[in-house]
Amino acid sequence: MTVRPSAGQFCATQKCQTITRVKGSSPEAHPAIQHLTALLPLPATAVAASGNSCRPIASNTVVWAKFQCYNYQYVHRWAFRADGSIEAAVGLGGRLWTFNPTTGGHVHNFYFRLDFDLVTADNNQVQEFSHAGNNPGQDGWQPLLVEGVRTAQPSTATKWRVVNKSPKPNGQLRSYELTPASDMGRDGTYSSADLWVLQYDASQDGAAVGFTDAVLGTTYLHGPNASVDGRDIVVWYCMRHHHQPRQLGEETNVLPYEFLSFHIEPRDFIDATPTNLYTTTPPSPL
Ligand SMILES: [Cu+2]
Repeated sequence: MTVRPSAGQFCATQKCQTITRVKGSSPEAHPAIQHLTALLPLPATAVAASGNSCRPIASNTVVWAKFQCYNYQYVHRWAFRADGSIEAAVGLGGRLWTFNPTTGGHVHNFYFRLDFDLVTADNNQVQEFSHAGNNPGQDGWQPLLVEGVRTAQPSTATKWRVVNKSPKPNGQLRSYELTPASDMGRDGTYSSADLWVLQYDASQDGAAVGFTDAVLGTTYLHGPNASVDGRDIVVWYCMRHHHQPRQLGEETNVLPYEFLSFHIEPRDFIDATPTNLYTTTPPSPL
């Protein structure tokens, strides 16, 4: 999987826009990434897996970078864990854009461009999970066959996964699951959706994302009903945060970092419960 450290991000009600992005097809080409890798050599993989056994190389590798965006400082922090899970977090800090209590509330929309290449760059597919009820058979994954826009429904436990369509010998599909974690819904104006499923396109780096995210669901489409079934796929995910400033309290002088994060979890990479992966507190039952 190729992780781009940031995409377009803007604070809707401030009418301020900042775009931080990585150009080109290789994240290593970005100066910030070159700096980070120089500081922190990363293992080729976080887990050496053979059959059902895993040997941890690093229990938790963290890569972070801080961006000055007008008054704010945004920390993008990626934690790569030995079990293959990934936590993508954004920390908001710096100074408030206004200290007027009556106009201080606003929303931050963070857009992540995620280029999953499960096993191969192509032959991938995005699926959407729905929990329709508690009776057997009411949980299910629905393939998304054409480009489009998706919204999360908490009542049905919406989540998404990118799979490689070739099943393992046990019939399961290797995938990465993305569980949404916004603390508010879309407003329909500045933020219109939670996930965009698109064909891979190296030219689409987020530079066209402005005060709204409309471009992701319009000009970024590759024609009507363009196929994303068995293709090289990119998903854009919006993590949304409502910020109610504490200008008369803890944020009087500066906003201490407050973090919001979402998880990307491996699914069916291995065939059974891993053992001796890493030490936890309290200890794992295995
Ligand atoms: Cu804010």
